[in-house]
Amino acid sequence: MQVMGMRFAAALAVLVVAASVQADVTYFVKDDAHVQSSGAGFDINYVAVKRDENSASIYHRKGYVSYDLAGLADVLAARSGRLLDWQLDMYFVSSGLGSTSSSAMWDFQVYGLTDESLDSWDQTTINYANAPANDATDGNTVDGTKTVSVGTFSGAGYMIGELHSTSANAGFNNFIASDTNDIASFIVVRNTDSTGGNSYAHAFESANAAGTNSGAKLRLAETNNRIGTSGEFESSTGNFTTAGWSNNDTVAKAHDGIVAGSRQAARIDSTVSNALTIGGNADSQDFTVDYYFATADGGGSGNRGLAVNYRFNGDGQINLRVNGDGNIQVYNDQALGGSTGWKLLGDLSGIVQFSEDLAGDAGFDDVGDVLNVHRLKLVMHGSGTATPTYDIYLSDANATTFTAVALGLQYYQYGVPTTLGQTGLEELRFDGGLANADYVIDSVFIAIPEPATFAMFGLAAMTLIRRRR
Ligand SMILES: [Ca+2]
Ligand SMILES: [Ca+2]
Ligand SMILES: [Ca+2]
Ligand SMILES: [Ca+2]
Repeated sequence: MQVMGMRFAAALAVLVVAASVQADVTYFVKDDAHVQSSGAGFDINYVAVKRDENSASIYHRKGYVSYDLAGLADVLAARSGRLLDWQLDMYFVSSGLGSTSSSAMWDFQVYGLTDESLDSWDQTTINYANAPANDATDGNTVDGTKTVSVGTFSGAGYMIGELHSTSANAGFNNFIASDTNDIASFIVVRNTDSTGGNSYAHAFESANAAGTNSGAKLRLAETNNRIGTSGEFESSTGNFTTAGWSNNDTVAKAHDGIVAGSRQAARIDSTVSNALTIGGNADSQDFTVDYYFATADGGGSGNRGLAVNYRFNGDGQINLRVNGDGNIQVYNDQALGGSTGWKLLGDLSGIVQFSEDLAGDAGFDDVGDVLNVHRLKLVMHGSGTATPTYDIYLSDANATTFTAVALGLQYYQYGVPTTLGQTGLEELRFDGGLANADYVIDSVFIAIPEPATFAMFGLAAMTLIRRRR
């Protein structure tokens, strides 16, 4: 029997993190403004950047943007083992200031503010004289002792309506990793000056502006996730989306995020006889699938909550469920794994704790509900050989590290991927029709094959594993 008070508190803690961090994993602006070498600061609908042709000009403009990183450690822990890259996304708009030929090329640079004593700058009071690490000797210069370059980008002409991002680089990642005060400040400058009669001041939309793109976004990307941002079930503005997925008969409904950094998750509606599906990769053999789930109690030992099929390119699949006893089971009707039927994975039994919709309005995201979130990772080995196997890792409730693993499994349904044409993850399928109770999934990660970082993470976790035979 679960202690409601404790569960309730745990659920609230998760939801509070999800609400404050704001994710895809996307962070929204804390402060943004630009400063101009005439002396002023501008907290308006755009952030302008311009290096004028003369270093002594009063028309230089440098952009400043900051983000609240509170809860970052939890966000990173939830995605441990995945390859992560940070970037800044800027949506360019018209400044109405000057002009440029459409073919003129412009180079920009973004700096991170490493002197954290200066992170408390305010968009309403910032100006050219007090702007953190501003080096006034030119329109693109910053104090190198207080900043580090985190990336560059380029564009042509006005760039209006274009999304520009810094490309993935270690400097950006190291800058975020070195943060100690939960604030990240950036300075955006244009390295190309206004020579040749091209006087334009470029601008990207600020958080002051209304609309879906408002404000530059600090984004945490999983660069080795085959399904990219589709795995997070949210758009760049943080709303529920099933883009990239086939949401058949709208079996997936919006649900509050169930991991740190997530604003939205997908609830699989067990009253809909269909599945939420996505292609994995048709041309590869081994794969890793890692996600978070929260499931209600399906009922009896033969019923199910979480119901997932990992379909190979051939006829076979791995059919996985959480039954009504809270056990992870996989189905076997092939000779490779011995006797047929639902196979209890003893190493993973007694771990899953159910979630409950006590408020009675669908989902586990209301006050009074019970939310227990588990992480599950399946790693395929030896696809295309005579003895393909897979491992399943499982976390305790509301933990991000794996506490148990079932290794070397050979249970398959409909076929075994023993030849190359049968291997690969053709489709990942979260089924509502098979389920007897709702479940929620979030932060789905598919890699082909398993990344080395993830394998190391798995091995490290195994030292902590409680064997459960
Ligand atoms: Ca602003
Ligand atoms: Ca900082
Ligand atoms: Ca999400
Ligand atoms: Ca509810």
